[in-house]
Amino acid sequence: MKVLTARFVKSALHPADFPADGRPEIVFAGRSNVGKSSLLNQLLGRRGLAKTSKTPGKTRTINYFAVNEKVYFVDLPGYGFAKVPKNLKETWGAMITSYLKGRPELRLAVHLIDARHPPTKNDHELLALLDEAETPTLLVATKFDKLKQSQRAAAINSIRRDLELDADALVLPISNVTGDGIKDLWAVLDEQIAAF
Ligand SMILES: Nc1nc2c(ncn2[C@@H]2O[C@H](COP(=O)(O)OP(=O)(O)OP(=O)(O)O)[C@@H](O)[C@H]2O)c(=O)[nH]1
Ligand SMILES: [Mg+2]
Repeated sequence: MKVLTARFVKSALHPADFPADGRPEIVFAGRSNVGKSSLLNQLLGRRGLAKTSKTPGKTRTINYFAVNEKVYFVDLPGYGFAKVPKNLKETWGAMITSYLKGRPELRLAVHLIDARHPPTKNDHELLALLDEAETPTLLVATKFDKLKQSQRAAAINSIRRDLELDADALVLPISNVTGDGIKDLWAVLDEQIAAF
């Protein structure tokens, strides 16, 4: 999809604040600092649209971005660092859990995993939650630029093994620094968006 317009719409903390126009939503979820906000900017080709930081815990609200006035990209707070909510179920926020479980507009989840580290307990919980909600989920391995060529295939395989993924499930490697993999990710998103 050619991104013609991309704009920040609002930060939400309660369902009452979510947009009510029924547009389909794609959510970006994962560990704090994994690169969710950076990926949103990469995909939209708009530097600084979503605020990023090298310190974990930057995104604190559910942030809505309108893309071509057609679909919302939704940036979530991350989980898993001491300074930010620790346990997905208890403290990542009832608000986020209920968003992921009960938002009819949510049509696709992009679950980001740091390619350098094994998935965490929270990653497992998130995947189970999305599975339970029957939300189509796309796994993306971020920070691929930080791995040596020789480490890359093994990193993807170990994520696949750890999460016990089906043979046909995709884990797309990307880098928000070099832009590698972004085109491939867009190809998958385009396919999904066309089916919304
Ligand atoms: N080398 C490298 N750095 C990245 C990549 N993606 C993000 N970063 C860096 O990682 C840090 C965190 O990025 P964010 O996009 O703010 O991460 P986030 O997942 O939105 O984090 P929270 O909002 O805290 O949940 C920033 O310093 C980014 O520049 C990547 O693909 N490669
Ligand atoms: Mg963020």
